Amino acid sequence: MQRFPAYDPPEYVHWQPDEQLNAAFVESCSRDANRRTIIESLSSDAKLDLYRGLLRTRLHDITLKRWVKQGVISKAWLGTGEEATTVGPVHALDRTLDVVVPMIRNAGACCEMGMSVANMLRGYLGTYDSPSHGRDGHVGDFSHRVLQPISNIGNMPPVAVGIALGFRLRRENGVALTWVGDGSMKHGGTHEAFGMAAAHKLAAIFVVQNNQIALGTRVKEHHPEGTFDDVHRAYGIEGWAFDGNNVLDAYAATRLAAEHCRAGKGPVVLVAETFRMGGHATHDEREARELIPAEMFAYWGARDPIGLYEEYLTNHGVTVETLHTVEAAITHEIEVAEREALASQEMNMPRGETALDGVYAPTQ
Ligand SMILES: Cc1ncc(C[n+]2csc(CCOP(=O)(O)OP(=O)(O)O)c2C)c(N)n1
Ligand SMILES: [Mg+2]
Repeated sequence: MQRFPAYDPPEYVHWQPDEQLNAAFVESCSRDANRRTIIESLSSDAKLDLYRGLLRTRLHDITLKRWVKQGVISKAWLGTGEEATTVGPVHALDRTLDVVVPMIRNAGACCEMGMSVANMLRGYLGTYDSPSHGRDGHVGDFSHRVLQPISNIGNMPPVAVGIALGFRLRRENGVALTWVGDGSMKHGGTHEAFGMAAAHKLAAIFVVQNNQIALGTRVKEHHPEGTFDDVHRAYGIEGWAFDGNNVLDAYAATRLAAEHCRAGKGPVVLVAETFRMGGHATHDEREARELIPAEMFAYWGARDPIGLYEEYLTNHGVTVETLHTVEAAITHEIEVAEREALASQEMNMPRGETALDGVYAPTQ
């Protein structure tokens, strides 16, 4: 894809394919026989759809980053480098039946569930026609089966489990999927959710998104090495890992997890190793570069989930022209969405008298 020196991490601006990493990508698609079968049975269009999702997520974030630099908004929480961990699982769901509960780094999940990019951007601008009518920067829309999260980390996993319980009580075959950051794995709510889902064998998938850091605390400072992979054992439930920068592995692992849930076998904890290629948000990118060794940025930068997937596709029969056509279409989608969102900011900000609409509080 086109790289943007003003907005991309430098490792992406100068990204070059690497034969060894290409081979490792293919290897992680075939390590597990069940996942390999799922990946091999993907249609060309489904594979391109995953590419569309990755591009849409990256370009949504690049728009936000440009807005920060232009002073349109003051800061943005980006998922740069973590797109595969967000997009692959959503595509593996039944999007007419299942529900996702994203955190702020999973904005791509909202779009992949069918929310428009314009509405995502309106969420940042706080316009009245944004999904929350300008009430919160956290975006969701239950008509697209996306629960709008609150910012308190560790508080959404119990809600996802509540949704899974709702599926059970209504005899619906849906699955609730949420993402849990490495830092959020420290919150009691997360573990209450694991315990409740395990006790009742609920159809919930928890994607532990280990991006190696929580705000400014590196994972090695807050968690013993390698033990996210085992955490499911404490609850007697299934769990396995996937390559967080490989959208196909993310897709296949989640497909298997969803099948497990739908068969009534209980929840699954999926652990994805990935990396936050920037700051917690746009305000602390410089601090992140001071905190995290340059070698680590170089290591993960070489594993850009989009660059790696483009290499996979072109090595598996997709022409470069096809990728360019897809990219042009998604770029156009984002440009139109940006214009629509900025038009809403001009014409449709919330009026003061709507402040109490939908607020549950006694009136005088
Ligand atoms: C209950 C609670 N405590 C503290 C915070 C402040 N806070 C926001 S994000 C964050 C770190 C989250 O780290 P992680 O779960 O690894 O997610 P990441 O930001 O890396 O995606 C913290 C501590 C919060 N939002 N909620
Ligand atoms: Mg984290």
